[in-house]
Amino acid sequence: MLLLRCVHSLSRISPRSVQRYQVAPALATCGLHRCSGDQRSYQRAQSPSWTYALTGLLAGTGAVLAYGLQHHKGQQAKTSEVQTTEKISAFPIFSQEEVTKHRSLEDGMWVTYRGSVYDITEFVAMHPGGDKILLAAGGALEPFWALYAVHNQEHVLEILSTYKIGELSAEDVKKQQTVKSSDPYSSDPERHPVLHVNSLKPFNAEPPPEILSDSYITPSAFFFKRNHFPVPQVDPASYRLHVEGLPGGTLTLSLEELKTRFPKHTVTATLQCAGNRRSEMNEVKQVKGLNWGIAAISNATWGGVKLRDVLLAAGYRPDVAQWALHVQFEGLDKDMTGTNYGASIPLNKAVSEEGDVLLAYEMNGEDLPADHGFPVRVVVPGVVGARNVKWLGKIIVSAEESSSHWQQNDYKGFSPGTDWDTVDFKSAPAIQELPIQSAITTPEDGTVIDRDREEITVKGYAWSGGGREVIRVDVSLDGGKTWHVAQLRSSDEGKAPDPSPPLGKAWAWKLWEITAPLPAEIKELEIVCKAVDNSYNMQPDTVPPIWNLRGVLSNAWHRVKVKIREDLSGE
Ligand SMILES: Nc1nc2c(c(=O)[nH]1)N[C@H]1C(S)=C(S)[C@@H](COP(=O)(O)O)O[C@H]1N2
Ligand SMILES: [Mo]
Repeated sequence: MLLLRCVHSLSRISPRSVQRYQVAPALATCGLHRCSGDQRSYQRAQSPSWTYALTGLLAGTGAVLAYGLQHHKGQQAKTSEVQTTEKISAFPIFSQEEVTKHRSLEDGMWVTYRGSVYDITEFVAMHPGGDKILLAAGGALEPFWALYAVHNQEHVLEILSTYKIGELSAEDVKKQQTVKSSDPYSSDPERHPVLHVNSLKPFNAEPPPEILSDSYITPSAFFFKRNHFPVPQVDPASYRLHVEGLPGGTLTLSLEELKTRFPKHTVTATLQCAGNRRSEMNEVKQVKGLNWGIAAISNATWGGVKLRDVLLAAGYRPDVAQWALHVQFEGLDKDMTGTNYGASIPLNKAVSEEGDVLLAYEMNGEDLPADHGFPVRVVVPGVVGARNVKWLGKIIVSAEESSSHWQQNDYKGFSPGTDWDTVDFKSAPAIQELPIQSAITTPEDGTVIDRDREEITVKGYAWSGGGREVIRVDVSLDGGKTWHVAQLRSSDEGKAPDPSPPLGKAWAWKLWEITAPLPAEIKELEIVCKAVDNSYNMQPDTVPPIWNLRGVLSNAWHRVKVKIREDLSGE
């Protein structure tokens, strides 16, 4: 029985690594010096922390997974002693590239944690059904650890150490960006391999949808990333933000001044790319753009200063509104010709007390990650991702919108009848507030479930632009014939639910969930969701009437098909 197997036997260290990487013989027989030999102790162990350690899942098998726990008790000193020795003498060094190759049962499944490399292949093989552990494979455990809020971390660490096969190369640990090459993307930051990459250079990626509904606040590592150019490397010490166009002349602020001269505010806001769910438009008729699934949307808590406060310090007064209509933003990232990314928002959104527009230097309580605009980005709650300019270099108060390509000739909606021969970009306004949106994050399209389950749980997200609050999500299991009302939440389970946001300031999404009986005598479910906001805006039921040549604003009812496998147990 697998359960009774000594986890430190030779096979635990993985014959694969022994052959390939010449693990020192002393290590390969670590079972002898580390195991108590009392195999029954594995059965007695109760804590499910192991489960949650490696991404929290493998639902229901928690107790089983704790089998490695017991024998570590009382051996702590010895274990750390052994580890120290091993660090110096025995463990091979692996590059991140090598680790990333190990993402399947066939190739082996490796993860890294605090600079060490672990081969968890056997663990995964012994516990099929743990989808989420597959997500961590090939990459770092840290963000999953945070996402699935492991309690008992000490114990988990000890157990994890029994799966250790090597050290991550010092270079990769430091994520040194000393790569000298002509590739302008060579200094882009590391990214978590769980992300579905739509384009590598520039980097555009979205998380697996189920991750979105697992955490109200999306961990930064999993937050969708949408870059048009290489990530600029900005030295925080020499960083300067320029504010232009106001009567007082140009105001220049260092990062330090930005942080100390203005009060800090935090805002939890959802960002969504205009192209979220574009792939569904592509299925109707080809569109131009990155083929985003349903996860070009994420939710974070942003910390920074109010754009309003900075504009006031730069000389903004109400009479400025007599001639100025827009606030333009310029990023420090640029294309090969030296053109910076840029966009603008209406002046009234920028200066409104209620607008909550931030110049953010923090994301989820930490410095902004490089991919998300370090050291400063604009966060325009309720407004399309494209206006949330990252790596902010310049703010310009102006009578004109940004003249950038992204403001003028992109991110606009058109009739389904408009094609590339007839399109006139001047004829449509730039997208600002986004329409009502919702999607099903789990189950995934094409899932097969057993009839004997009797119930099905469906989860997803819902959000509306302009601070409009989602007030209801309807879910159907039969393609829209009958409907259930989903349960909404604005925080993580277990935490006290947030009070409703003030009217017009619902910047963050709601996660929703419903568990409903499986309809009898249906072989395939067509699960549908649609959300309603507090202006009673609703999603259109199908894609064709909202199809547009750039594939933006894709917000039709989301549909997912699930097959039901009939119970064969009687046969
Ligand atoms: N400077 C700069 N800002 C930018 C972009 C960019 O490429 N450069 N992309 C925009 C787009 S289209 C989106 S959807 C969001 C994505 O933000 P994220 O990568 O933090 O998710 O950033 C916006 N801000
Ligand atoms: Mo975007």
